[in-house]
Amino acid sequence: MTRIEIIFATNNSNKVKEIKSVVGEQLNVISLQEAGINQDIPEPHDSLEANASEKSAVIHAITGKNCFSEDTGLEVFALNKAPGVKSARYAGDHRDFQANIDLLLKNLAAETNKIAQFRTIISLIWQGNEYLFEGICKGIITMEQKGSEGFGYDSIFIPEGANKTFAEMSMEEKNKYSHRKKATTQLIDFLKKQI
Ligand code: ITT
Repeated sequence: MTRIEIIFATNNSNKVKEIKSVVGEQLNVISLQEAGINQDIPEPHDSLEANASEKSAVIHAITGKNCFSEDTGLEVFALNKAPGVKSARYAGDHRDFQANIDLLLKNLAAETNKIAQFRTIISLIWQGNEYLFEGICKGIITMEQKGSEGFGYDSIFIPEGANKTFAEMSMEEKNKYSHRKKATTQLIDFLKKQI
């Protein structure tokens, strides 16, 4: 079996762990750290798609190699899909997970509709061409934080069909529902057809 080597353009080690846990043997995913690339990747745009494209384009320009990036946002419907593309910096540029959660719970306190979704966009640059894949996980925001696994907003998000937060799940369990897993499955299916 041919093993495809591909660079994952992210500086988020939690994302690297999650993606490596779903790709199996077919893909050799190399993180920026493993590739020796120490590059701050810009996310200046107002959509997940545009940010994901920018990240993969920057790394492709540096390496000339096949690569992919992903941008993920938590979209809360009662808040007009905020924090969305601003998920990492909702409470400010210091990218503090706990401050982001505190602000979200404060803004959502008066709302009865707690429905939200995680949305992941993967931008793949394969042999010089770009392909986009999307994964969505619907669920609800709990007003009380629970669990210590995962990262980001995991402790306040219960996916549809589950009765506990992402942060109360092992990575394998989170993968049964996860936005990132859904987008990654499409990426893998695409790559399998290319070889
Ligand atoms: P890169 O751009 O380097 O990939 P990042 O941490 O900036 O990493 P994003 O902009 O895509 O990543 O993510 C925005 C934030 O959304 C992220 O920092 C987390 O707080 C949150 N987030 C992303 N995926 C999540 C998940 O699966 N569970 C919980 N929170 C998540």
